[in-house]
Amino acid sequence: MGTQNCIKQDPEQILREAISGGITAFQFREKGKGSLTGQAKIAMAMKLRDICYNEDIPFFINDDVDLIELLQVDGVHIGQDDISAAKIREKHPNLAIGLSVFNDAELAVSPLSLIDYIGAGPIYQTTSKEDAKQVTGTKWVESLRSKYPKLPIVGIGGIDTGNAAKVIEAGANGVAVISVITKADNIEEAVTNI
Ligand code: TZP
Ligand code: MG
Repeated sequence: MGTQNCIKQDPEQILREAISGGITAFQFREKGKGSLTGQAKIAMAMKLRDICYNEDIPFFINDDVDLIELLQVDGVHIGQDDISAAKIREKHPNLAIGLSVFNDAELAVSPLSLIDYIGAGPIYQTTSKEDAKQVTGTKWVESLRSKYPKLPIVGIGGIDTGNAAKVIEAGANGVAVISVITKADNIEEAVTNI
């Protein structure tokens, strides 16, 4: 999530409650309408990074590879049009790298040997990504899983407490969510239910 997703409460509080609920990783995705830029973005990233560090939760940054060293991140998540996994891997041999893969055409040009997991989706309709592609459904996870039995897959997009299990049953190792947490009345409960 990023601050643009945090309408009900401040980001630090949302992150703390999500951690209490049992999230296993956090990605800072400060992007889109209303998001912070420049120093304000970095200052927020540092606050959230500290919370994750103190709670032993891996901290990922979305896209901003220039923040890798400054924030001592555990991982970075990139899209098909971002800096290449090869370039990141060259400089950071031990960093976790995630890559978004939407369809077979993207899969064909994805450097799977250099990455640690695939972000698959949007599985369902999402309101959290302005330029979201059409939904893939859980079939996309099934297809990836049948081709790559051991590749870690994280489903993303419109996942909530009602459909998360379907994504896992389709073969995903995990789910990434934004709004089901940031918009929850009871964040701990939402995370526990997922
Ligand atoms: N990439 C594909 S869907 C999505 C991203 C970043 C947004 C997921 O947010 P939500 O609110 O869980 O649908
Ligand atoms: Mg990106």
